[in-house]
Amino acid sequence: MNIYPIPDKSREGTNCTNEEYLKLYEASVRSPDEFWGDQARKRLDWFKDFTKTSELDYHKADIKWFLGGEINVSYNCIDRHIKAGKGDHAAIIWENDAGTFSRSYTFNEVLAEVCKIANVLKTQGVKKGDRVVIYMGMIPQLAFTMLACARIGAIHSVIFGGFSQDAIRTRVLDSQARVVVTVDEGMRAGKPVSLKHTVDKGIEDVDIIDRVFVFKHTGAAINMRSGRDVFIDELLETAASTCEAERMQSEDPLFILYTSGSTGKPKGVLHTQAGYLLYASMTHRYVFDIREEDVYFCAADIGWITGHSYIIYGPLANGTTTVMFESTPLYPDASRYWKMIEKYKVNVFYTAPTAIRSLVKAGDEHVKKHDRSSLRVLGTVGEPINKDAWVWYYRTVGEEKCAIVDTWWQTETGGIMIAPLPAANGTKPGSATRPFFGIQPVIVDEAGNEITDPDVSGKLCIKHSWPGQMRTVYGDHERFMKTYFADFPGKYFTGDGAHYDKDGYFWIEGRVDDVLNVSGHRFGTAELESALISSGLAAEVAIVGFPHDIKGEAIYAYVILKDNVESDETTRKNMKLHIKESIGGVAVPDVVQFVPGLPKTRSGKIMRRVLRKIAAGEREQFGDITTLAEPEIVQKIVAGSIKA
Ligand code: 7RM
Repeated sequence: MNIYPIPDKSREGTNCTNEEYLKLYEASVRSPDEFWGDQARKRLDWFKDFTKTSELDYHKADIKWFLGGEINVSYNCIDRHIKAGKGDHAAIIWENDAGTFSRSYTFNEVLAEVCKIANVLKTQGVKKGDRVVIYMGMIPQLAFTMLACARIGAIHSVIFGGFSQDAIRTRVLDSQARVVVTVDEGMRAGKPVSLKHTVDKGIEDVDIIDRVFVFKHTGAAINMRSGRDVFIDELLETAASTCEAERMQSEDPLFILYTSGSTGKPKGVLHTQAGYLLYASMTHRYVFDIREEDVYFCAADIGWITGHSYIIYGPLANGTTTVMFESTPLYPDASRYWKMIEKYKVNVFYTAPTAIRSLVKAGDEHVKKHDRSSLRVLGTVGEPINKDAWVWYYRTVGEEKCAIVDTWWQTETGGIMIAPLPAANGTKPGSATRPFFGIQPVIVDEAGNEITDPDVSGKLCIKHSWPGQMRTVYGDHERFMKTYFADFPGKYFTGDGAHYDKDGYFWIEGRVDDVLNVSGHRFGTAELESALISSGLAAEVAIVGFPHDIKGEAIYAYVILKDNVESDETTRKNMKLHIKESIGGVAVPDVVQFVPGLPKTRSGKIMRRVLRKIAAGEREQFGDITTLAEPEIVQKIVAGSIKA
């Protein structure tokens, strides 16, 4: 396959050429401690220097970086830039849902907002190590609240605004939070989203929450439970705008972020202070080849890891102006992104394949009517990007002048693991190309042997550790060990399949476990199945993914109804509604098919391979089904199958 060359725009003024990449990469894997130790001292401000760079025991999944060091993340994201004379430089530019209002906050202003919130949290009893659940939608106060937690050493746990009340309840309980921060309503594509109301329902019977702070955003009338709920804006009016940054140990927790795995219960991915910040900021700087005056726009939601690492922590640690917006790519129409890029003269833009595909569909005229000459780097993340979408991004959006960086990483990895560097390597559509400094990806076969031949698929693992690696599953270290380190001892197992080609470029093929990736959102099939079972309508459920033009993967549910339940449209609607209420709108299946039985082997295991084929439209070729207890069931399911 052709390699798309490095664009001229990327070469001028770059932070990293190919020679530099090769030299640094080699050094980073030859002596990781020396490499990361140097970087940590050079790129972060420490209250106290660390005494040991790393201490790693992969067999106990015990991972520590920068031991003995003391640091504060919010200080590194704000104060030190002010000290360096950048106080009046734009830190965050926010644009509202309607696109009718925007506001730029300088580093000085961000500091004042963050300190005020930090002081309010403190006077209300929030202490170092306390968990604070945040459910806010994309408003600047969300960024300030996260940084305020970091400032006082509280551990934030942000919940995506599209998740339901059940998601709130389970996360509050799992993290044992005492405090929730929310907002009256969010706005999304012209419609209000009743966030406070959802919090109320989520914690109705949860007695561990003693404070709910509510920001005013739309000003809608909402219920306030006396003794528990307070309007934070009123407290902020009188709060002091300075607050000393807490001295945190490198390995103190920074945040928890829940993500789906292959079991029914999402896991609380825990990231710590120094290693995470170093890794987020370094990857941000190199992968997007950030320059001093860049305006950088990541269109992800802060409810996901991409928003944590590449809207907030990475860019702010680098002193980069970061654009934050409340809306969606299609609101009020498909020119939203390009209009913003023109308006703010965005240099680096980062979005997801699913958004790109929906914009391809909307037509080129939306792109073309806006000036995009400021753009230099275009990033993508969240799922494998198909060639057509990649080429459209490159040609139509970038006019062949911008580098495309396809970035592979995970909630668990904290930051980008495999991606091109804009001025170091040419690209191939669909390949995340080469590993970042310090990252040693290997492809292994079922037995755990490393595959050394190109073009042979296997499971993607990472040897050694890197500072941004998650440290544990909150409250369940056993699960952390089992999920990531048990299958291939001595390596971190990613859950993805991959291969590399003869040029050493990596190609990620998608999940090899029971995790679906719907529009870049992760869901475990077991999680979706148990949500459907809890509707009380289904006796048994099997969920599979099937290819979808826009979403990448969509959800197909095979349902055996309980005896007394009607197999009609009302039941179907109720099941979809139930998923919406128990997980969120993004998890609603595209297809719910009622079936008389499921294809099970004699030992009772569901043959998902067959269900995946039917969902994908296959009607005849199912391979070997002789091991099924009742092979006839396959044709019965085919007969009732539904084309999405
Ligand atoms: C950042 C994020 C992680 C899963 C991961 C992959 C898939 C992400 C790419 C990708 C192919 C990419 N975190 N994935 N990026 N697959 N190419 N560039 O997405 O925890 O929500 O998801 O997403 O399967 O394991 S995540």
